Amino acid sequence: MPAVVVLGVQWGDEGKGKATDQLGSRIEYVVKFNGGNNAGHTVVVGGEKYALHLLPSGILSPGVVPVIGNGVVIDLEVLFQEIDGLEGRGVDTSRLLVSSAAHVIAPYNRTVDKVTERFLGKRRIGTTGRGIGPTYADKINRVGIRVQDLFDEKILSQKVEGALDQKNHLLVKVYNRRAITVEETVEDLLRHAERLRPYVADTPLELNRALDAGKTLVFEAGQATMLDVDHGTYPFVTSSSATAGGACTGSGVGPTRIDRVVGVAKAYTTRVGEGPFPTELLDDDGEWLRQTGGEFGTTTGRPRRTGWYDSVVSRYASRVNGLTDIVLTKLDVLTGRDRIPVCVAYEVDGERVDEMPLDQSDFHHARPVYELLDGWDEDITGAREWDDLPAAAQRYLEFLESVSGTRISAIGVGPGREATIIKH
Ligand code: 2SA
Ligand code: GDP
Ligand code: MG
Repeated sequence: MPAVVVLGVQWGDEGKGKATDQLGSRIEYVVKFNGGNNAGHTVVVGGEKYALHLLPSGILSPGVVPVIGNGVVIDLEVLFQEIDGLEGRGVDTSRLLVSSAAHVIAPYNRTVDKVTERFLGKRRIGTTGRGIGPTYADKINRVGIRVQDLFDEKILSQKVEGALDQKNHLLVKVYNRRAITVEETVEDLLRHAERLRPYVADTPLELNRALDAGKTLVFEAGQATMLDVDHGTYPFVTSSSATAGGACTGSGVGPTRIDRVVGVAKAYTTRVGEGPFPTELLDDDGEWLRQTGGEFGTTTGRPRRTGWYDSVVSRYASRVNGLTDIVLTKLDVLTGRDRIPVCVAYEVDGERVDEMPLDQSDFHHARPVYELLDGWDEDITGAREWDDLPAAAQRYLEFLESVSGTRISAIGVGPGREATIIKH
């Protein structure tokens, strides 16, 4: 398995960090290709919990080269906080490589993110407030600041000046805030430049050479399919490409070199932030899922919205990503339910719809059509083989596999690295 993409099937927090970390003993490079410190991956190794935001999960496996690809947006302050935190706990981060073409989150973009959300009021996206959207907007507008710009103060000042022309107009005239100066921004960005320098590399060249040499690479997505800027529930999405194609554009590795695309899905569904969510539970069952599953944001601590498994979403994700297999996580959370509903289709304006509605507004008022599966009471957290699972849990998994459009290759039964069943 030389090149594997690991991505989220639903709205994020499916357990991608754990899934990547688990492949760790066999891989040599882990590449983050989209997003920034809006991501939050919680990985539990030997009972120790690690929360990662900007660094790829592979950093926890000795010998792995973690790579921050060109498709990522970097908050330098957060990067070095995270490096220092891990080094303090004995994790070696010295092999990290950072693309010289990755964009940097300038302080004004954090300001614009927060101010815009406040201004939008009821129409807000529910962003993480980390400046992600405005930084990608600058990239597309061709006024972004890239890693390589940090090493030439003259160029950096010119670029910051260009970006601030538009920003200050918005901040002062529309949002009634003070203007931000070029000097304060350049000073802020340069604070970490020298510390960053040794990590900066031609990452597309490095990754392609690694593939030529037969090494194994994992491309780890932040966020998920339904939050992807093209394929998600636009405009309630993040601003990057979280689907399989993003692994190529965000890393500089071509699609012909990808061998496997793993979709990570929870045995139920969660979402953070605003936007449509057909199987959402606003009742006691929803609260039960949130508490039992510990569904609170890794980055912001926000309570996650919760609901039953939605196979329309999984079939859609299987298609747009060309999934080869699904890793199903958090099955243990469902233990103790009498019956477990699984969404197999939607009802839109009185009609049954089997696939994702073409029109976003139909998706907003799609009502789930459920099939009820039997639950189980046995504790499954110690299960390590398919045969260790109760019959009802096996049937639940077989049903999910039959409606999700892709085979299930592994099942998570607890947060720990070892709490996984490989399905043959
Ligand atoms: P942004 O900040 O511009 O990316 O927000 C846009 C939307 O994307 C959602 N989003 C996320 N959804 C789930 N998990 C994310 N990461 C953290 C985690 C979230 C947290 O792993 O727990 O801690 O709150 C993540 N990042 C972005 C966001 O909710 C908006 O809907
Ligand atoms: P990511 O953003 O996809 O990496 O996921 P997060 O780390 O934000 O959220 C997933 C949470 O579920 C983390 O707290 C993991 O430790 C936890 N987790 C992952 N797999 C399992 C599992 O199979 N069972 C249980 N109970 N927890 C899991
Ligand atoms: Mg997460």
